[in-house]
Amino acid sequence: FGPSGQSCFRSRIDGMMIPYSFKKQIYLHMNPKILIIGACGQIGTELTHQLRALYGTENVIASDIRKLNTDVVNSGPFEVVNALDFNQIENLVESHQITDVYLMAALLSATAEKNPAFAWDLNMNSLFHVLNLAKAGKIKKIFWPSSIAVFGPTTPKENTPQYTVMEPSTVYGISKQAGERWCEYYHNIFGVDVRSIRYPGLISWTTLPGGGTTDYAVDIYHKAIADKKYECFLAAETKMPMMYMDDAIAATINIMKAPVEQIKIRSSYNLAAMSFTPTEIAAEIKKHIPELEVTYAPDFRQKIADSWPASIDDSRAREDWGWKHEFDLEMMTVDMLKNLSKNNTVSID
Ligand code: VAH
Repeated sequence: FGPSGQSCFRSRIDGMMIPYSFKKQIYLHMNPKILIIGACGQIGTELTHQLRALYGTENVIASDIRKLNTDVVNSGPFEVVNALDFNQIENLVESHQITDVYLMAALLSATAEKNPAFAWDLNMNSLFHVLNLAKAGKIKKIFWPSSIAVFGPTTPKENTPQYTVMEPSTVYGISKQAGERWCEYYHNIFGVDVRSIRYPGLISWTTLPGGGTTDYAVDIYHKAIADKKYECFLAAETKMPMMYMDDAIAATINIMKAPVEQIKIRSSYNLAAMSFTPTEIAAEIKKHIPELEVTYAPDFRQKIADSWPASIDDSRAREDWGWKHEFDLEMMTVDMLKNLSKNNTVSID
């Protein structure tokens, strides 16, 4: 019992006697209370499931502009929220006592080219809302995704360094480069604990991705199983940095769990796993579906892809907070075809 007779427990951290009535607040800060904005997107859906498994379903509030994914909506707490509405986000943060926000809402490269003004508005102002809530002390930690799209045609193409020339030529890339600068500014000036990763192209089987230039690498698996043929919207030898979603989610969770002193870059970390061309992924799939026929008909997305690096140097993420990938093209192809073919009659060897 404490000095005023209230029942206490002894803190394992410093031996202090702490009233049980404080325990909930302390528990919250030892175990984050998470809000995912954009939880129904390609990354958000898997991130929601993984964070719920790690921290408990009730500690992870999923949210999106509409109920776009029934699995996410029905598997735990879900709120409809507009990432551009500061008051809606602030009310969610306060009502659920949120400590950590993962801001996954954005327009990706191809879609953003068709709607530049809205892409800039969504990608930037949603970030300002969350940064300002952290600046006001209402949230403790932020994850914000950047992308290899921050690099442009003048960036060294192979083994692109963490620090280099960055002249993005897409709306999406411009918004991500600007966002990185604001994240670093809010950390340096206001002490905001915002952490970021430059994702390469991401491949997953649980959701159909929307609006990306790297999405051919998802589409080809679906079409290989369903039709045994695929018309690729990029040229055959377009080499781009890619990553399996399992690795991307692990990196996202690990950078947020890392002790603050390990996060030495507050713009965004380069992250990589593999690089391949449409020819190479087609050849890997043909090892399982030999009848697959792939044709190539580059469209407007070719210019976007040509402006991006072919491979990335992610040594800083590996040095600073222990990043390492698991999946290569062969392992990813086995996992993708195994999971996708569960929903199809096609059997693969
Ligand atoms: C896109 N998948 O294609 C995203 C990603 C690096 C590419 O940012 O826009």
